[in-house]
Amino acid sequence: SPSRILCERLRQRIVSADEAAAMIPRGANVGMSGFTGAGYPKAVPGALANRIRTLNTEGGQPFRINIWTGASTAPELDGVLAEVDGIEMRLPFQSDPICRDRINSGKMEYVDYHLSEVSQYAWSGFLGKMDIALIEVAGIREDGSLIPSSSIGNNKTWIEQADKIILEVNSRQNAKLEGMHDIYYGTALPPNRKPIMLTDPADRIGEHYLSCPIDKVIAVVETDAPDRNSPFKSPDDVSKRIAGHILDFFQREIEIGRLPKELLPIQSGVGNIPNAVLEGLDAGPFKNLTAFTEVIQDGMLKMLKSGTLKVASATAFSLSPDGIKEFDTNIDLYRDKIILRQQDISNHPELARRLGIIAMNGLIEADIYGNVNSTHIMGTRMMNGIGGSGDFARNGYLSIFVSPSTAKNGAISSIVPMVSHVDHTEHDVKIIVTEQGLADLRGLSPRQRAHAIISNCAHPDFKPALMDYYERALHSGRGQHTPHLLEEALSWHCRYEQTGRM
Ligand code: 0RQ
Repeated sequence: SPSRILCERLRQRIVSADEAAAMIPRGANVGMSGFTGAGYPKAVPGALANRIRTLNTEGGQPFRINIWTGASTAPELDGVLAEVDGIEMRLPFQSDPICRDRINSGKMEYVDYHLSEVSQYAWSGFLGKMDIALIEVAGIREDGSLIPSSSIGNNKTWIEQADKIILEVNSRQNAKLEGMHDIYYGTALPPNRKPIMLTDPADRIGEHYLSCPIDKVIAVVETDAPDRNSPFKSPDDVSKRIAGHILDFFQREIEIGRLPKELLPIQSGVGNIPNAVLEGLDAGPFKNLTAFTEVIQDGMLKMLKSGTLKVASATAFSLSPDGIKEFDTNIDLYRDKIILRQQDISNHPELARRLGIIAMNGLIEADIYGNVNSTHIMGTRMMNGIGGSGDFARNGYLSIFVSPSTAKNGAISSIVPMVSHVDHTEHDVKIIVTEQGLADLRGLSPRQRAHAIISNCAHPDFKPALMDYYERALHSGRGQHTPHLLEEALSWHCRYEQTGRM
């Protein structure tokens, strides 16, 4: 196959993954590509992990680096580097089991940021200096500009901020990705910011290519490996019921005149349930919807193909193996309907607010007043991170959170008296949906919300105990705006830790 590296000067910098890994110094801040298992470097992280394993068994000061990405990556990046204890600090989102284990055993620092905000933190110098950017691309053009890969994430910022750049050119990425990206070069720091002139999810406001200063590129590595592509569970009864409640809700809102019949641009989080909601939407009567979201999952491809969805704007793909096959086979159909942007644009609060998006994200637990925990198991153990859910939930027109009403085979109630960690406050959460039903919290006071959430969303096994907690809090003689029994508020979590059941 013809080379993907057309720039003569950069062809001269082709090296092996081991040689490139040797250029990354101890303690470096490394900005890597990668977003929800798409477009992450496939070869250099593994070579670096091998080098670290060797160096660390020789003793002496441990070799570790700091890794900043777009979002989650894959075993070939987070997994291998966490396994050799090669990561000192990780940000802003991860979902790798080994990485998670190191974070939760206190061996790795992890900072969980809103995904839209990471690039501005880097630009503002809040995170320190970026030494190296390690970026996967689908090709390099004659002039050295880069054809982005299956995700963009923070790549524009990393390329601009890093002192040195290592490129992985992956020939497995579909060559027809070229032209699908929209890289916006109009961002600035305050006080020099200008409005972002995007008023429709289909708008293109930028360039097809990433500009790259050739002099900063110290190595180019050729790869030929697929993205992670983990399969989705096919929608089960619980997720179908959740999807059903949301579809009924949309229908009612259209009838009342609070939503247009094409809805408003939808954002859908990663995970099995959001994917099932998309499948449900596709089976419904909707046509010509739009998406302004972070990731394109299988459900969105199906909706684009059927015409339910007209256009989707995102920063990355998150497809199953079947999804990638479908995308590769029918890329001509999808090319004009999908726009990939950098994550500070795909998740931009200004745009989410202007477009009036319908945000749909998963939760770990919600409390009876509508506060949502999306990140911490039993208040202390990190799951993945807040990701883009906060960007969209706070600024959307409707902020919907979805979850089964119980976890771990019914041992845990997803509705609790008080959340053990707060990611989305009662002010940001508008609608909560479980398989039991939907609680529309708009316009409700805390006490009214408690009734709606307990009655509509809690599992029958836990509903009486939640109502009992609430009633006793009401009669406790304490404040009556948001009644709580402070000595009992987290007792459900303690009971689970002690007995294995809430
Ligand atoms: O673990 O499979 O080991 O049993 O959490 O739960 O129900 O399969 O739901 O895959 O949609 O994930 C909030 C984590 C939900 C996700 C979260 C356990 C449960 C299971 C997963 P097991 P489900 P999902 C834009 C949006 C933040 C980022 C985000 C998330 C596992 O949605 O990461 O929204 N959100 N980004 O058993 C103990 C509880 C539990 C619990 C669930 N109460 N207690 N365990 N689990 N509830 C995209 C990006 O930003 C990239």
